[in-house]
Amino acid sequence: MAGVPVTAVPWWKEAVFYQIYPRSFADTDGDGVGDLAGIRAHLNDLAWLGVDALWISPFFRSPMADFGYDVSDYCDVDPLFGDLAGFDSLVADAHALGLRVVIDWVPNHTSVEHPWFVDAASSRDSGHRNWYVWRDPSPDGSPPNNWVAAFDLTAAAWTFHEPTGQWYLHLFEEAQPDLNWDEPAVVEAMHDTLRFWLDRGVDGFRADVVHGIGKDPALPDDPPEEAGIPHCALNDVPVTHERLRAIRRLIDAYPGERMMVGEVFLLSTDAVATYYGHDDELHLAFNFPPLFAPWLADRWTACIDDAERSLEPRGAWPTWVLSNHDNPRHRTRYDRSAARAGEDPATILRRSEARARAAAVLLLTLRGTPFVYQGDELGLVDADIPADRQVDPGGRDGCRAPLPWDGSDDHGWPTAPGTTTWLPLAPEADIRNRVAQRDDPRSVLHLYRRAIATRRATPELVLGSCTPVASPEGTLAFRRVLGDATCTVLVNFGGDPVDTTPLGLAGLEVLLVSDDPAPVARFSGVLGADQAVVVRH
Ligand code: TEU
Repeated sequence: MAGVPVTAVPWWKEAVFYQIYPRSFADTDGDGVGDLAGIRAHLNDLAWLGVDALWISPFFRSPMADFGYDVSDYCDVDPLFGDLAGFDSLVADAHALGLRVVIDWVPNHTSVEHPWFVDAASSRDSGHRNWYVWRDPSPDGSPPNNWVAAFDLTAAAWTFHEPTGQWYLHLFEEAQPDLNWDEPAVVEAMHDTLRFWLDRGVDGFRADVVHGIGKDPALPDDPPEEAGIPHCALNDVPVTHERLRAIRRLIDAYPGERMMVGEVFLLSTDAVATYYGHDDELHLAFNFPPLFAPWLADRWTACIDDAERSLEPRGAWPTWVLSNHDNPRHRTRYDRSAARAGEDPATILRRSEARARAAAVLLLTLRGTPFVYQGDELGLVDADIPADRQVDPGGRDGCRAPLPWDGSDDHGWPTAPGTTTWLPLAPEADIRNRVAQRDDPRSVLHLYRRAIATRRATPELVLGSCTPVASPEGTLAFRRVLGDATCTVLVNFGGDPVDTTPLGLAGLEVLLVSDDPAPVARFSGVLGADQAVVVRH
């Protein structure tokens, strides 16, 4: 692939990933929904930022009950986003710029409108019937088990299908029936969908709720103490591992280091670690405790310790995520927790930005592959979506608000008369847009660019070991060591400066500071409020 360097270390260990939620990234046809051409038009901006790989959330044919996570054709582009030729051009241009392209793969469920399900639902004797999970009603008419669907925790993960008199399983929406991976024809068909995109040149996949492709064949009730937890957060059975090994063999048989990062939505890092297998299952797996962690030193220390303890002995490579399209952005989360009695909103916003900046430094200096969610590089907060514009069944619209590109009236989202963007734009668009921040070296955008560049220029920050360093209360510190090169990263989670001189780091060279574009050359030993600093020994 032109422009992409070949190294001894797999590229996905060194890469910074950038998640694109295509509906909200950039629109070129004025329908108020982003498209593939919009991504293509901004590839230079992403190369300028310095990221190495794009993960693009689903753009496949879909009735959009879950905005693309309900797929009706795995091997085509939804006309809303463009077409296959447009996708090929996007990949070619990305590769020419040295950017890898990873696409979403949704193996746990299809749309109810997928021809497989349409046929499966047509009769109990249909050839596709066993491609989904059907069960007879229990004698009292209740669902086959007590599993709870995601989003509405009062809803069963089952829908009764009147015409054929059976229930079908859906860990998510009723419109997203679960595939039955016990059926060999499903395995073969889903493998074919991987081959389809690998043949088109994608560098890999982000596999949606991939731990769902195996289910206990007895479909036993979830234990009563887990009541109210969606089954997708509990589903952890041995057969999935053998299915992942087959997928890994398929992917690794392709040239060019293709990869898969799995969304294993289990809340224990130990459990997630098992999905790497012995370097024969997922190449990478998301680890979500940091995505939910509040801005507290002890919580982050625990997340880092857990990741190192669970993954390092297996030789499994960590991943780090602060935000994604399913959860409030980290600045919004820190904003809520930043509020102190009597403070004015501007102060709270300033503090949450300082925290988001320090978190960005943490994300980009921990051992493992970082994933940046589109808009975090602008320091966006979630949009407050008025009730009459809310569209997501999971209440996740706020973090999906379209990205402001410039300071014009429409912020780069011109829409045809009578139409508007599918969600209101992200807040503070006058200052939190790409053009304004590109012109301001103090901006969050420049911080991300500097941090990514620093990472690239400092191999110990990418490949070095990671060891905790005892530090004053309310701060955390860790050391990254590769050969005789050493860096220390220090983060202050508190609102007051902290003297760290007992650590003996004062006087060391400063590589990066979260809130200062032109850091002093030598570390004073004092960490500012909500500040992160990287020093070189
Ligand atoms: O998410 C799976 C998942 O478990 C989360 O959506 C979780 O239930 C949710 O964040 C709780 O608020 C993946 C996708 O990322 C998501 O967008 C899809 O809706 C879901 O799968 C179904 O495909």
